[in-house]
Amino acid sequence: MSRIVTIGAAQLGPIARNESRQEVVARLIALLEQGARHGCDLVVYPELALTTFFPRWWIEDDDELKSWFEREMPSAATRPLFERAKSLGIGFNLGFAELIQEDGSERRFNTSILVDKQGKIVGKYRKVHLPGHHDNEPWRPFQHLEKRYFERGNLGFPVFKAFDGVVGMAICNDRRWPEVYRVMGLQGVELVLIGYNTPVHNPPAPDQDAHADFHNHLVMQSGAYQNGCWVVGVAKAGKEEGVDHIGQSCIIAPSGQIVAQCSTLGDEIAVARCDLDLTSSYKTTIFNFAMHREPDTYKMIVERKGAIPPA
Ligand code: CDV
Repeated sequence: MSRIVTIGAAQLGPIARNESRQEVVARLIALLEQGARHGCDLVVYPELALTTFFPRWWIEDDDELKSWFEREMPSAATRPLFERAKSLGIGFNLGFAELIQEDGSERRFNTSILVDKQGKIVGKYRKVHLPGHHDNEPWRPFQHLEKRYFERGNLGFPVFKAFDGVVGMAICNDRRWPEVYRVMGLQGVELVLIGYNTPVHNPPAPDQDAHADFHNHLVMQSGAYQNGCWVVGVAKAGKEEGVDHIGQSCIIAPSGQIVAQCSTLGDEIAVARCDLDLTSSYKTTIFNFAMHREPDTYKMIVERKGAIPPA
């Protein structure tokens, strides 16, 4: 048996501060059209794919801050992407900053959506692990103000029946936390889609800079293997407004192996034919959760806050 989904990891190079949504959407459509020539069913874009990574700046003016957010999806600027994707019969995963009225107040999230081949939004995820800091820290060469500009996601880690399989999403820093994959793994996830913006330099821990690429692949390859699922990780890469970002967008099989990878730091699509049935070998043997996990023991250890004493 095989359930082939041809997937394009559509990496973006830098987006300038003054680049308009329309200009960025034209780049997204160019990548989509390349994906169509390679037979893609699904194209995956990065985190906050419509603008520059604005949390690198301390922004005091609320109107200026709001200008980086989308109030509706599709919006006037993104509708051409939805229409072109529908006409090509390709689904997509897109990250953007979301501003909505919810529960009577204005709320801001770092969000990603899954759009099916008919142009319908069939899934939404809001980033849970917000890295960085809340206050201005002028000692840094650039800020990382996700904790100030976004609320923690309030949708959990849902999975969606789509593209002939079970699909989940995560956003950037989420990919470093094993429980993200496992919570979706426990729901049978077969394909996890992840967009990211990762600066090479980590101001609080510059000793880790040399390992930025290694850690990127380490966490996603582990997540894939340990949950028997495909993982697609897509960067906004290159030097954006003076800050270097890693690339390395890739498609990872349930074996944990990278089967396609971008080799530049610019706009580039890496394509792979992903057989969702390859997940079952892992899910029914070494990572058969029902047969081999020991949740009662994990719970007991956590509750005792230490090791189990010998019998
Ligand atoms: N956008 C991110 O979430 N970036 C973080 C950086 C700041 C460490 C990441 O985990 O890649």
